[in-house]
Amino acid sequence: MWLPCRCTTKYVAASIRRGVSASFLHVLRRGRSSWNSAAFMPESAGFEGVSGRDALHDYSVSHSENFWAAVARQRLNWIRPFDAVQDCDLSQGRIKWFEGGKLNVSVNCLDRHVHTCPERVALIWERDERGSEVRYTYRELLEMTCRLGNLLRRHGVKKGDCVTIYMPTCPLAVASMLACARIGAAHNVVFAGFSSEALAERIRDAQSSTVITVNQGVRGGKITELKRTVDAAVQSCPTVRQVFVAMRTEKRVEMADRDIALEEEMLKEDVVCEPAAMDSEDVLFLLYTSGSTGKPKGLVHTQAGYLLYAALTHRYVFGYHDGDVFGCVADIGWITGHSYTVYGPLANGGTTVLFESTPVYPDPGRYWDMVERLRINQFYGAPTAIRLLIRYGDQWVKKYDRSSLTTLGSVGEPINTEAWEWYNRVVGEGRCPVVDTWWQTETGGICIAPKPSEPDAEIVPGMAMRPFFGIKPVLMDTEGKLLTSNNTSGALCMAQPWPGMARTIHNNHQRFLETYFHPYPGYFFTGDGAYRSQEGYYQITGRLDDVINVSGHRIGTAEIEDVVVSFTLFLYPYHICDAVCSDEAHLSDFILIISVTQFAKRLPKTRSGKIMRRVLRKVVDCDLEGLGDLSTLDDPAAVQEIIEGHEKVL
Ligand code: 6R9
Repeated sequence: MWLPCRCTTKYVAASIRRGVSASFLHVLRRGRSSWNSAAFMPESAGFEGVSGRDALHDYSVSHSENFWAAVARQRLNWIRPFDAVQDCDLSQGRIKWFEGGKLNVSVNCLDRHVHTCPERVALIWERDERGSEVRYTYRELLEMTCRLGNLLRRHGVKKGDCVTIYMPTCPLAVASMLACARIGAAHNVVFAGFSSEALAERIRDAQSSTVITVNQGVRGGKITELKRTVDAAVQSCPTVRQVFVAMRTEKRVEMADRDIALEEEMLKEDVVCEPAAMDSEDVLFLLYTSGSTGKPKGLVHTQAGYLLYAALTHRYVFGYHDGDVFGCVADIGWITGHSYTVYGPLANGGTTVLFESTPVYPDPGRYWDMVERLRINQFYGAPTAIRLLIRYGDQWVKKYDRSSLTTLGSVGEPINTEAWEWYNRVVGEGRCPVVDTWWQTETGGICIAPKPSEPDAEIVPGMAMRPFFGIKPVLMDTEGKLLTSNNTSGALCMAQPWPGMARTIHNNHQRFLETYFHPYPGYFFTGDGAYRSQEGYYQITGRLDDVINVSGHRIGTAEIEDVVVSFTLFLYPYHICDAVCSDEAHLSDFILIISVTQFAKRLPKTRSGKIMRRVLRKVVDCDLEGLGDLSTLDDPAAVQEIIEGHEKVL
């Protein structure tokens, strides 16, 4: 399926994306001191002869068990120590970490910090209404979690049950997730922008008997009737026994027999809630991700490995230190919200921002006003929002004091050079490293990112670059052969297991094996394509299933981008690189592609910037009846434009 590109083309295309001019290799230098692994990462103190970032990375993959055992012992509080570090076999799709160990995730995120610093702020809720933020200390969040845990227990929620959470990003949503973890139930957070059908499908697949929601949501100044959506959804969910309803606004909503007023009932509960002793491999949560086709997949994450990986990546990719304020603006309905708004920061005893609003409400200065007001140190957002904000102009950024910022993160899709440069130059004033973090719901946490690195190491715009500790990426060609050289492109796979990986697809282990482990036996297949540069850095090029059939040729979007970019080279000879432009086959590729292209101003994308390929395919097939649920789209109007454009092409 994957068409390997001519290396030269790829190289040039990659260079173009990064800007061929003077900023070709933009080098960010921070600090002069060299990297002492033990000082940098206390967990590595016992690793003999390991000094420097690269040596520590080598050690983490060559002595993976030693590495993860040391980190797991030091980073997590165990009720019972684990017997075995791992029992994994990628060729069988078997992934187990820290078996025999018992722990409680909510204790690791709350109680242990309450013992040392009860009054430290855990959450800053940046409510939709600007300037009305609310802070919750670790003590308060523990109390809220315990009351909720007791309430769920009293209503029959047991270890092994799955609770569906349909709430906006808010403290009660975080407490609900942690309350599930406390009593051993799994949670299934469904993004509160999804329709009742999308919600119902996820409730049914997860077989939830309990749903937690709010009366109304408030986002971008608009009210959404979330309780009403739940009412519609549960009509087709016979498993649902009870719905807990929190009050985000004053508005009273109709309560049926199965509905329970959350805050009212919580107040009756004790503030102490006995944590369940969970096995490392018990389920922590399911999270549905829309597959490119067909039914959404309920990816399953378990307790110890997930938490450890989220905590470690949060600490080292972003350089998070005690006392910092971490601002991840992702919704909790997305894996980014799970790992970097909730679990990573709280496991590290951090202060995390819960962003309820949008980047343009009430105006395009919202993010930076928030950075100034909350003194945010690390800001983590999506390229789609950055591109949107660029259009409004620099003045919206410059208006606010951003001196607190130390690191800027990007996630969700490739960040183009223009957006990267703007983020770096305008937002970060050129002094904050931009970390383009590549990962997936399936990987649990960040796998490839420019940081951690030696202090003076380069950061290449638009490249995720370096594998995190314990991560061993490889590239494969179409025949399934390992591509060992640099300056090459292929299918991105992982050669070794790591603790944060998803363990299965809920109710469908076979689909899990077929999707991730059968395509390249012995490897985890990410579904993405990547380019590895001469220097060994990774650049993610896009989904490999973005494949279209043109006159019998199967062509991926990355190839199309390549051809188009290199054809631009052809038109502007001052960029000419002989290897590319003497290639006649290339020109015919270009003509082939251009002759079947429909141009569009914008594509149907999800909130996190992912193109909904399913919708495009249906439009091309003229199957408008089959467009399916569009409620996961950011702007459904884009679909109408594409349909109209397609009618013209026809
Ligand atoms: C965290 C998250 C995963 C897919 C992934 C890839 C794309 C994410 C990226 C990126 C290029 C990055 N993706 N981060 N592509 N550069 N830094 O987004 O999870 O919603 O499961 O999506 O997103 O295609 O395979 P998820």
